[in-house]
Amino acid sequence: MKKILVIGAGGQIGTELVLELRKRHGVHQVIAADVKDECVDALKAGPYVKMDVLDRASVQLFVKEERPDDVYLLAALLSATAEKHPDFAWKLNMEGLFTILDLAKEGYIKKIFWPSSIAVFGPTTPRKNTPQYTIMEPTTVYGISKLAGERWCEYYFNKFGVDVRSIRYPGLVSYTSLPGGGTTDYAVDIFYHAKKSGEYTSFLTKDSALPMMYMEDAIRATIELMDAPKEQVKIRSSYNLAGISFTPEDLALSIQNNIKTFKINYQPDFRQEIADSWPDSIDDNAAKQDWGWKEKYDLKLMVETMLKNVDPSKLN
Ligand code: AKB
Repeated sequence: MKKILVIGAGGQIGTELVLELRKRHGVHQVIAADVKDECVDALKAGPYVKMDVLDRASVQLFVKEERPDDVYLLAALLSATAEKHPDFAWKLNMEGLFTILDLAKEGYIKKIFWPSSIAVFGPTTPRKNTPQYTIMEPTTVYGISKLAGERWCEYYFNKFGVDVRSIRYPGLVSYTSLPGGGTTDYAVDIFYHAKKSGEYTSFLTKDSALPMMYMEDAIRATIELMDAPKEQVKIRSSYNLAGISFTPEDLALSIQNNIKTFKINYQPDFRQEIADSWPDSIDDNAAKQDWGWKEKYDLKLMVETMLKNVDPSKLN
């Protein structure tokens, strides 16, 4: 039976990914690892290990003892927080990746998943329907670290045959675990405020279109890419992945279809500049052609699902 290690399991993607992998492979086959002392409640049913990806020696020791087949390396600082702590963001986002790539190169791991982001694109990239191969001049620390990471993933595949797979995630929308430190986080926060007070102040302007995706689609895409036969995975840097492209105004209107009295205000902050440097929408034909990707959620279905499931008491 396959053994899987998810590093950064307590985060927005990690929590839902571990739950889904445990459904498919068995609770005890999927080890959740995170830097936090305590395992998040949702994952307490299965194995948990406290792990700091920057502690190379203990990550190496753990992997050499446990010999996981697949490692999902999700520990990272997202765009907005990374701008506040550029040195630490670069260190965290790069050093953990090298530790895992090297362990795979030495034969201790069979397959790696490493997340990239739409942040690899920048202001000189074509904004609409951004192609898989295009100009990439990111202006954020997060984007620079993701682009560098993509190059290293492809290098380790070409030079050493490391089976590493990656997706350029758009902004992710989910209700199980709150996101933290991203520019696209408004698209999650808005649901908590809509249910709690019926009003939300967006930190992006009303016309800031960004590529987004409902988490269930993102988790399915991640697992489908990891399950695809090796020869079908033709891109070893990272795959473009599109979901739904919308603005804060589109999202507010869609919420108003369900909560008539919902009000939105706009007060852009430093995250506006980050959003302005990213694409409006993404072309993901390569993912469709290579491993059969197809999204399920549109804006309407995502909004209805979020409003039904978000628990506003989680908001302090
Ligand atoms: C962020 O906003 O930083 C992330 C991302 C798009 O990678 N959600």
